[in-house]
Amino acid sequence: MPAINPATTANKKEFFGGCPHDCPDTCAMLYTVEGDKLINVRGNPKHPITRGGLCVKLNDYSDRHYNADRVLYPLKRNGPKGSRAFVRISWDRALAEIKDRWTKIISSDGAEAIMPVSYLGNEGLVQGLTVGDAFFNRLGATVCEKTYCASGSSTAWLLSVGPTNALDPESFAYSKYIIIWGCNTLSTNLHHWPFIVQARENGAKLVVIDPYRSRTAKQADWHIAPKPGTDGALAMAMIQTLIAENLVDHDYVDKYVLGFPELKERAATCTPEWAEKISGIPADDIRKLAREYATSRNASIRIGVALERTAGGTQAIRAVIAIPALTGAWKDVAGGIYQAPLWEFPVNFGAICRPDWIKPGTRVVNLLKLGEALLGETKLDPPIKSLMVYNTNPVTQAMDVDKIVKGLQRDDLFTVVADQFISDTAAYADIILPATMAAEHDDLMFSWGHYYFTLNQKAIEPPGQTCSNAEIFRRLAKTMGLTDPEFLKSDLELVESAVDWTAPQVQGIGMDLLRTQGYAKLNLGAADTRTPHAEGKFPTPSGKCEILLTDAKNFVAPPFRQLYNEMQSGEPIDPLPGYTRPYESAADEPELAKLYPLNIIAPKSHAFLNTNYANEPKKRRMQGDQFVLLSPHDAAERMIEDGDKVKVYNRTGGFQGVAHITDDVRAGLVVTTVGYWRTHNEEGTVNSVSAARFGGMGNCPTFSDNLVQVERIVGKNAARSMHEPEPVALVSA
Ligand SMILES: Nc1nc2c(c(=O)[nH]1)N[C@H]1C(S)=C(S)[C@@H](COP(=O)(O)OP(=O)(O)OC[C@H]3O[C@@H](n4cnc5c(=O)[nH]c(N)nc54)[C@H](O)[C@@H]3O)O[C@H]1N2
Ligand SMILES: Nc1nc2c(c(=O)[nH]1)N[C@H]1C(S)=C(S)[C@@H](COP(=O)(O)OP(=O)(O)OC[C@H]3O[C@@H](n4cnc5c(=O)[nH]c(N)nc54)[C@H](O)[C@@H]3O)O[C@H]1N2
Ligand code: SF4
Ligand SMILES: [Mo]
Repeated sequence: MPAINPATTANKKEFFGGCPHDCPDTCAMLYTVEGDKLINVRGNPKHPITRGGLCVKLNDYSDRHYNADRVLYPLKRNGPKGSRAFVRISWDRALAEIKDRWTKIISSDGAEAIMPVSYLGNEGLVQGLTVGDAFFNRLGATVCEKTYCASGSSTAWLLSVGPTNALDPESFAYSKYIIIWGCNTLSTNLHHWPFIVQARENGAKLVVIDPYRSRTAKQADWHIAPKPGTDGALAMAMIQTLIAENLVDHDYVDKYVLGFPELKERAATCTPEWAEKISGIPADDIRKLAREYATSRNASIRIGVALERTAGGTQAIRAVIAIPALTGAWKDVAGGIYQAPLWEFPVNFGAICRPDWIKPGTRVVNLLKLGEALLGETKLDPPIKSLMVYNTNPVTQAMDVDKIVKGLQRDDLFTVVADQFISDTAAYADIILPATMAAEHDDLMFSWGHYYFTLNQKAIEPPGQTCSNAEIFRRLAKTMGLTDPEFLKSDLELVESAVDWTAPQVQGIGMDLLRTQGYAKLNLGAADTRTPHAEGKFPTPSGKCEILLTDAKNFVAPPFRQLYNEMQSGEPIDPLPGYTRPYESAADEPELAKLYPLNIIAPKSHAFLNTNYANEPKKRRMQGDQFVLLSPHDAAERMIEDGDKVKVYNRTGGFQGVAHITDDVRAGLVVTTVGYWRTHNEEGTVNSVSAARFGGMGNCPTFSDNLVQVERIVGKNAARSMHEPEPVALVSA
């Protein structure tokens, strides 16, 4: 094994790690191994973003490798689906069973009756993002569209400014005005915070736009709390103000922006007074925000993933993208927008995933609508007869999840799940395949939160009979008789071939540097001098920031969908940004609101990483049980007291939680967080109330666009067990 410093001591070695999670920070880690045991995992102190600290989720990551609940051997169901009754079987038997069932399905229904279901449960280029695609493409299976996150914002981004990463998160250190829009940085992008702190120490103002007083909003100089899904109105009114008050940089706009006259016309009626009625933000505040932003140099915007999660979310994102284009903020080092910066990484998606193997016409099913697909509500010919789920936990994380559970109970469905634990989804498997954890396999991480590649070295042997995802697919390929050379490559060979090392942004930073340093930043210019769009140079067809689109159609970009070579042209897109009303809001749906008057949002839990860690009692104590934040007004109306057990429900389903009454939420809004396991909750999970509807673009989810009712179910003493969260530290030392 290539240890960093094999001489540390005879018995102690250190290896480079990369956090495998779907988190923008992609921390560079150091694994310490004593004998054959992983004894410590810490943040790499030399990494400019990780700075030696991991988050509360991973500060005891070595222990997780030895968690007693891990799946260490292949398992076969030994009871009704969902009963969690499994028996250990050999790998040979597991593979033989899969071969038998899949061969029969292929001969009776065709390979499209088999559907892979995966996402970024592991975000590695080898073990996560791409793994299994080539296998299923060769097999002829249904193509899984995976748009849980950032697909909508990516479509809006690609249409407006092209595949550019734009603002370096490290450049925020030089900001003078920062807007965090729909992102809870202190929980979800923690390692960006020090750059914001540095900027504030130098006088920057921090504005957070979030419907509730999140951890991050509490730290802001100014918290603006619009109703969920009304950001489009807010952004359009900012645009109206910029234009009406002559705060537009006309030189920049004339040279580098497409569609200003048309936007001006559309924005004319979007006054702050109009937006106040929709968003609940006072008109004067909207004007003040627009003025402050436009008159500050080095004005930065961070847009979080949450912004896309309503019917109008992606249109709102387009409007937000127009703002720095109108003010010429891109001319400054810290000016512009930090969205998911993933486009500059020269990943060989095509060579690894082999989309060229997908037969023309192969159907695509979106995993957010898995429930409908499994229950046959979406007409599918052939119906789905088998699922292989890996790197995802749709029973908890997708939409309309009660339907998924019902579908997974189908007797004629053969479900294979590869996971580290018996997740809420794995509970319904016929066969579970045991997967490795990060220190047990090789990988290479890109990032959607910074510009560094991070190497992850195998530091210890896989426990029991666990296998890396890549090894699982090598075994499956052999079992199914697929002999292409792709299926023979080792994990290390896959690591080396994941990147196009000839690309200009990786010159001088190949595998050798990664092996000696553990990480390497793309050559995109220094964070303190870089202004990639000071002179336009947007990678769009016109080379400009395209506020006005011509003949644009909806599409899902890779890596959220694989059909790289096939034109994807969905519904036409509004040529201009604007405000699209949510599907469900009390203002727009008064009849529905009589039954379900409250909007719900369920963003990320501080102490969980999606559903990861929510199976650890320690992390559950930190996070507290499934809570439901209610305003004093809404609680009083329902005679709910703090600590009462409540049911949250709507037409789609329901879940139970514990009420916390707080001014952090406005009347009409309910906030909870996602990640709690169905198995641990009294009833359902937050996505039991999420209707399976796509947002505006990129087939993104609409987790923030559901009306619900809340009802007290029992007295408060019954609800108190370990509900009170412990105070949670932000970063480990
Ligand atoms: N601790 C922790 N960190 C994580 C994760 C985790 O599960 N736990 N998950 C990781 C993943 S997969 C992702 S995608 C990122 C996501 O990270 P973020 O982009 O921060 O997403 P969320 O935490 O879901 O939501 C951020 C904030 O947006 C607000 N919000 C919700 N709807 C709206 C809206 O309509 N408008 C506006 N303006 N704000 C809205 C929420 O109240 C919330 O405070 O976090 C990553 N990091
Ligand atoms: N209401 C609501 N719903 C949401 C969100 C929200 O904010 N609110 N967020 C959405 C977003 S942004 C996202 S990204 C999705 C996330 O949804 P998922 O990606 O489904 O979430 P995870 O809980 O991370 O599930 C990953 C699973 O993969 C397993 N796993 C981890 N590593 C490995 C590995 O190396 N090999 C294998 N085989 N398995 C592994 C884990 O144990 C876990 O069971 O959820 C979405 N759902
Ligand atoms: S902040 Fe935590 S979850 Fe995110 S990359 Fe770092 S260690 Fe991983
Ligand atoms: Mo995500």
